[in-house]
Amino acid sequence: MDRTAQLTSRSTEFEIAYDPPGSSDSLHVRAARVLEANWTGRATVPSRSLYPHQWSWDSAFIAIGLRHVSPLRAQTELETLLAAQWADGRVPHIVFNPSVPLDAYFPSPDFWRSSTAGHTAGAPRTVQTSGIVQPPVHALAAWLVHHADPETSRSRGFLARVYPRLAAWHRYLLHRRDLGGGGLVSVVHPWEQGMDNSPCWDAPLARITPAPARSFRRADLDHGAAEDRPTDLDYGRYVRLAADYRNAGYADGQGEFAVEDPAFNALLIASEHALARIAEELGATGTARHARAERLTAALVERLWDPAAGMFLCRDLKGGGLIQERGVSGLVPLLLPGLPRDLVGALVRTLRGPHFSLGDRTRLAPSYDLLGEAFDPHRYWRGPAWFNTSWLLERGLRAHGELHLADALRAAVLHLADTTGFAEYVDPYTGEACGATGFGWTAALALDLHHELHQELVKGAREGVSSPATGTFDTSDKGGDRR
Ligand code: 9WN
Repeated sequence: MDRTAQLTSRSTEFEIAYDPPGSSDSLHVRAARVLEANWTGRATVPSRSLYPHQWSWDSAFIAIGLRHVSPLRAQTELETLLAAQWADGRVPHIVFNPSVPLDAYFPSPDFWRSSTAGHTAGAPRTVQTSGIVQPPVHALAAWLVHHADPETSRSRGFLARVYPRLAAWHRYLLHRRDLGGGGLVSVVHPWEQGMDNSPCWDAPLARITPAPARSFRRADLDHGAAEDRPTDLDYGRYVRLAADYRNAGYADGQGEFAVEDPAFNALLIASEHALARIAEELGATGTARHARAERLTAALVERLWDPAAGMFLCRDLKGGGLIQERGVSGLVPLLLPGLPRDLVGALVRTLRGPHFSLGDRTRLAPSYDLLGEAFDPHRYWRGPAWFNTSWLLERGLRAHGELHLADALRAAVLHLADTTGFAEYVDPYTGEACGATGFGWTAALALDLHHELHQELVKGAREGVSSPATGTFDTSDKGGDRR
């Protein structure tokens, strides 16, 4: 047995037995099996049952883990998604697999009608997609994927190929989606932000006339429990918003729903820094992009920081003002290295305080305020904990030197991902599995943290230390060593 196999990560509230990537019964092997089972040949589905197509931000998170198993597949994952980009720069939230029956997922390609309704906006003709977007995690993912195997990446011209598409994607967001005029990007549908059913959307959604329940058939209830999924009324409103957008030819700025979201914008900022690094790697200058990322950070603070809440909130552009609901989205900006120190301190206090209770009553960060009226530990994005948001918070905590909390969160991600069969999400109090199992980003992000822990333990073993070493997360990876 490798010496590192005998080590345990001790700086955690519940010790995790650590098995190294090579051993046949390691977390690495189990997570890699999920990614293999969900691989379609060109991309990875989030879930074989519930989500049988390619999703945009899922693919970015999946690529971040997949790079430890196959850097080439991770590159292909991102390139497949970017090949479905529209001429106006948008990267669609779903790329449909034509061999999957239409009734396997709703809304299906015949609802979105991308190649006809999206013609003016430049939807591709040969592949069917949705017409909305998801958070821009892609440049960050591309940069991390490159660093898993810079040699193969350079020999394939990976970064040179994806850079113009990523730049056009950010351009679309910054130019077509600054609907509030304050420099931040707006989402025009709850599905765009990725935390679909969050109580943060309740007020702006309440103004939308729902499409009649009989006018569509939900496929999600074939697989997910009705009491855990959004209600029919919510779905009616999702369908109305998407149909109105489609009927307007996917032109921006006309819809009834427009919200500035902290996580969406923070991910754009992190990706803009990553894009600057990619430009530098390609021999260009990244200065203007870093400066833009800093301006966006200032706009984020100015427009979405709420000192009384000690966190960021969403801004409803149609109803006017900050939405007084605490969603985990408002903590995600912790991942930004350039955030003012006092805000970092406040975010960490909020994360540990009664509303999220991380490290006390919860092991992963709940998706919504434990004390909020709408809190429900099982219903979609109204309380349960997802692995991607905990991964983002772990990265942020580590980057800002909150190592004890970061180590505990990492241990909880690894433990719960593995023991739940890589569940889509979990009850934040009990860790009980909810939604699909064999979920793509759960496996991928657990793999990523497992890989990092392995590297720390190897380093610690070499130096004669048995607890995890520190690590940082920013987008400045250089020379092939990964964070
Ligand atoms: C709608 C695929 C996606 C995730 C989202 C998650 C869920 C879809 C749905 O699944 O959304 O896009 O049908 O509920 O909320 O974050 O990308 O995993």
